[in-house]
Amino acid sequence: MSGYSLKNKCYDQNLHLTKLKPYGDTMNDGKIQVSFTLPVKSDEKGEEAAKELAKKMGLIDPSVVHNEALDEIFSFYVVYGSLVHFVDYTSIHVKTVNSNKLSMKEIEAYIREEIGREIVVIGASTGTDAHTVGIDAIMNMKGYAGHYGLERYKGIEALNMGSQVENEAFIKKAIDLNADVLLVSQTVTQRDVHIENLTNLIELLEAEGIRDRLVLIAGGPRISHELAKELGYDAGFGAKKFADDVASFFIEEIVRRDLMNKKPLGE
Ligand code: B12
Repeated sequence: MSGYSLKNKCYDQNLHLTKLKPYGDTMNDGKIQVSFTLPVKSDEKGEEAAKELAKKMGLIDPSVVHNEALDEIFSFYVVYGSLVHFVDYTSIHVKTVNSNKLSMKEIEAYIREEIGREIVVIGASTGTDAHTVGIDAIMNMKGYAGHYGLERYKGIEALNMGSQVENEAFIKKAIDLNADVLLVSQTVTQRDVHIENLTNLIELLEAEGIRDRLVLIAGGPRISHELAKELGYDAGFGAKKFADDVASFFIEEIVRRDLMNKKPLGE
């Protein structure tokens, strides 16, 4: 077909940041795919239920592109369609950690020159949370995704307590080692168990009277800086954050709050 061009079609080719929609084949077509499980058997009726739910989510012309029985009474659906909703991208403001991102070498030099002593960092996946890979990624010597972990940094004494660490045991270790920084990893967020656990840690630290003498950092795939601040933490780090991100933050925070000269936690 000669002279064919998308511009000749009636599609709107303009990007409207105040009316941002998902992109599929053409600008503003709103194409998305959602997947979910229904607690009913996999048949035509289940498929129709999935379509009706998709319409209620704001999908125009939803089509069920995958429908599979999980067992006798549960079925899984993938539904494709055009989303009617849009967001104003220009009005979105996200709270992020405000620190200068330094390299490992720069962090080591900063500790040597500005702090002048070793920093004690204790990390754990706390409460009932059994996930260790996230906190290991931040702390283990070998690191993760090309970023060495804190155990490798000169000037940082790092202890990784592993998973399912009770808040009380975490605090006791912090006092025994006179920690400067506590790193808390939370992966499971079902029934807001992470909120309960993170809040409990703050309450226990406040009861001990040592909250202000620590840099307290939460992290995990569903932890945002905004949530962490709301819960009383100094910072929060989510996916695609590494040892250098978190160390860049806590070294500046230690200097900003003059914590290198703090009273020991045990006193
Ligand atoms: C491996 C895994 C497990 C392993 C964990 C083994 C281990 N030793 O860690 C096992 C099999 C034990 C497991 C168990 C369970 N799991 Co699991 N698991 C996973 C899986 C597949 C990968 C997680 C992972 O290792 N990611 C890789 C790391 C590197 O990423 P990350 O954790 O996000 O860490 C990065 C950042 O978040 C950040 N970060 C993390 N922590 C911290 C801390 C600080 C201080 C900082 C600065 C940064 C930081 O830095 C890291 C690097 O960038 C995920 C699904 C997935 N694909 O993500 C499910 C998943 C996390 N598990 C899940 C669930 C539900 C469970 C169970 C409850 C299942 C069950 N019913 O028994 C149990 C948990 C039991 C318990 N008591 O905790 C759900 C969580 C859902 C939710 N939101 O609550 C997920 C998402 C699976 C799913 N889609 O349902 N799991």
